[in-house]
Amino acid sequence: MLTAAELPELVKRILAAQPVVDMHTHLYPPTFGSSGPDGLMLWGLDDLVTYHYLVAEVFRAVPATKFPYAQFWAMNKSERADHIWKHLFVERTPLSEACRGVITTLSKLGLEPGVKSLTSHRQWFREQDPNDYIGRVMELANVESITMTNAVFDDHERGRWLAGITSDPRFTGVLRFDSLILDWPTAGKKLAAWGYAVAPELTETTISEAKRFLNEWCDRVTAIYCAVSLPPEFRSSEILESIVLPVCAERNVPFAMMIGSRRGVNPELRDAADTGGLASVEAVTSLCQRFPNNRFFVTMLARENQHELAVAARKFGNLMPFGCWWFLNNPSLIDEITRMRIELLGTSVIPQHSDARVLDQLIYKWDHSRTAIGRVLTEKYSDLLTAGWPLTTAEIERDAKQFLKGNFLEFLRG
Ligand code: FIX
Ligand code: ZN
Repeated sequence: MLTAAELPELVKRILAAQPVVDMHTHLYPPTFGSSGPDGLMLWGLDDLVTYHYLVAEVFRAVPATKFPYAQFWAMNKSERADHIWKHLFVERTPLSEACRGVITTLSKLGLEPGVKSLTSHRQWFREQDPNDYIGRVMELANVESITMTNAVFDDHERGRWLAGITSDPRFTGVLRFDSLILDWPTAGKKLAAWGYAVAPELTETTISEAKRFLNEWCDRVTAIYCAVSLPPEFRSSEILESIVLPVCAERNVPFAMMIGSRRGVNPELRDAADTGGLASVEAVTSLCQRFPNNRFFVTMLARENQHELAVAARKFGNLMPFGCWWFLNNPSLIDEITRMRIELLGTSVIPQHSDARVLDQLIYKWDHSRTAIGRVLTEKYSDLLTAGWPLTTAEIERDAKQFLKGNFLEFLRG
């Protein structure tokens, strides 16, 4: 029988060896363009260091009163990366989670993290072939499948799909359409311009045409689920209930709700402009109760929503909480949220997704999450041993597979 002393190393080894199916990222294969301002695939040093989390942090170190936003955005990507590196990694200790992430990634790639300048490392990244590099990063992060976020209302991305995209088996598609639910007047006009006979009013024709739009695009991206992010105030909408959920039920695909993002509170920060807020779990339970034929992936941005969401999942089998999203993707909060979820839901929860926007981030986001999740699991297994359960290595391996891959794939299948 296993002993508590063996657990930390054993759990760490088993989690590290378990490949992940990463259910939510903003990553793309090279077929979406891997360089230049139009390339959707972000990878390499400058993309890693100019990640919007670090943009937000550098404007704390050097406020816009001293270094105006316009001056920052007028620089090219390498100059912005140098500015961030200087102020967050050279002139200050890179203590934040986002800074530490860059350090972990460079170390795992075999690059010296404590450099004063990025120049020498830039040459190394230039020598990488994006296609091969994806394989290398997935191996280092032990990620077996990357789930994209295919934003159909993003003109740039939609143009690429319409031009024809060769699929990459390492990446799976998810149809994302926030504005369809959040701004129907604008989205409706776009659908009409794209040839769908929709009107501002939700007539029968509008509903069936909007369903046609969703079905055509779900086919085009081979969507394994549909997804939106929603503000804290969101409760429900006619578009959601009469168009989106029926289409998801007909296609037998889950609907993912990422709830609690308040967009653009400081637009000068661009991708870093958003914040989070307390949302309503009651809105989630009401949908789960009224739409029993739909399956819901739900992640919420506010720390204060996590307990109620986990309790809600005890009441509804068609609700799968997932991930420690965005501002919750920090070791102390992953620890708190994962411990509570395991105590309330056992092994029936998806503890994490990476939300990686830059390919290389898979390396640190999964390394840091595996470490935090492993600490909690070690404690839980130790409690189980104390209770007298004859725990085996095979059980820990089975649970690791369930948490990092099985729960997602099974909930997809329904
Ligand atoms: O809505 C989302 O999918 C969010 O994850 C992003 O909008 C956000 O900017 C992000 O990158 C969070 O990590
Ligand atoms: Zn995301």
